[in-house]
Amino acid sequence: MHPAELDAAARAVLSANDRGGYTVPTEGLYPFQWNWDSAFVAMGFATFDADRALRELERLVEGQWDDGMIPHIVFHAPADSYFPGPEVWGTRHRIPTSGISQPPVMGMALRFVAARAPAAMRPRIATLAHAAARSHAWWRAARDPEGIGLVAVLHPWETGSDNSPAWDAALARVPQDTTTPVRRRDTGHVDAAMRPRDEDYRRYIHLLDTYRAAGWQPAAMWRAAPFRIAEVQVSAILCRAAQDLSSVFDELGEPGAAAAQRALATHLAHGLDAAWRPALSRFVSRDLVAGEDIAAPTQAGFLPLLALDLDAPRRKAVLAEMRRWSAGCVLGLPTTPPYHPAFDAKRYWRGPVWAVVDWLLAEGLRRNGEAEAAQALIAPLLAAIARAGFDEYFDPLTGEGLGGRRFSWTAAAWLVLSR
Ligand code: 2M8
Repeated sequence: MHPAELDAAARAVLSANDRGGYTVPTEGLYPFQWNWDSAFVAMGFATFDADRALRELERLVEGQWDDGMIPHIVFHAPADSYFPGPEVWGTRHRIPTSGISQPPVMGMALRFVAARAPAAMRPRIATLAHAAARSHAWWRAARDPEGIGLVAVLHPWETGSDNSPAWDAALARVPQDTTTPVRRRDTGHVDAAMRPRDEDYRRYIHLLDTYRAAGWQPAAMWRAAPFRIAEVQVSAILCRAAQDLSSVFDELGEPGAAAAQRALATHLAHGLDAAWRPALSRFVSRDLVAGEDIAAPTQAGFLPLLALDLDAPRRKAVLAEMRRWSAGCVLGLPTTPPYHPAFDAKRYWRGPVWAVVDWLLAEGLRRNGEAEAAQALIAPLLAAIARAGFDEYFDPLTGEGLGGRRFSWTAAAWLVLSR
């Protein structure tokens, strides 16, 4: 297909997944609005329709809780093709939502959209910027209560990288018994070999049951959490989002709000900096229950490039390590390197290449003056999308498209990265 035809096909995916101002990740498998998916989708829309881009974020913010949290799923309309649905979460928001969050990409999206939006849209941008600021304050208060400079996740779903090998040890300590019957729907849409295992799901639901019993109150959830990880992927995204949001506030002429975001970004940058491990040439998350570093190699270890300006020795070390991971791969950065025993080329977040991860990594490489390395990451990804379609993820060894088809964030990645 010609690039112009691919652009049209990408837009067609977004419009097919449009449910009235918000976009589902893909038909059937994910029939609601997901938090970080929508932020990427907003950037995709912004390449041709700033109004629709802002609408996506406005609909996401309809799910924001009074304490500032933006949930990971907003259940705008009923659908029975997904488990766990709103009745399992049992939260009490005006619109049914889940009770946990997801990587806060929204601040990044807002800066991207604002740069492409006409002046008349400034009031809408200001409203969204304050919503994003409230969610940043929630992360800081609810998930970094001790002020270590890294925010913690209480559920693998909050990281966006559900079954990453990074959670294996911490998740193994979570019991498999549940009060909610586990009725998986995902494996009815996608080959089970490309999804998390049943025992993972039992633990995911055990956690959900635990937090529902804690009334979805941040302090009670924190105390009850058998899974608590100070996580570098979410922290890096939050740090970058705070930096981007401070620019948005500067543009809006709100210096006080901008300064608050810069202070948050500085706090997180210190935490991320302390998570660097020279022996591994990457950053590591910390298991707060076990009091240990999480050494398992996953893409998260490179995400801090998005928010930090690395010195030359660290930059070189990261580049060499990323090259080592990609040996034998035909595209992108595998989410787990093939040399590691946990690598599985087709199983979801245990190896496959994800367009949005490479998007963030390329952005981080560019920020660190490594435009060539960024291009080397993106060109084969775009070629794989052109060949296979807008699939959910890709086999790093063959380039085969996997998971859900006609996927919104892959279409958005095409629209943004092919420019
Ligand atoms: C996947 O996660 C959901 C739970 O949130 C699931 O498997 O049911 C992840 O890939 C996540 O990162 C993504 O936001 C979501 C929707 O695309 O699907």
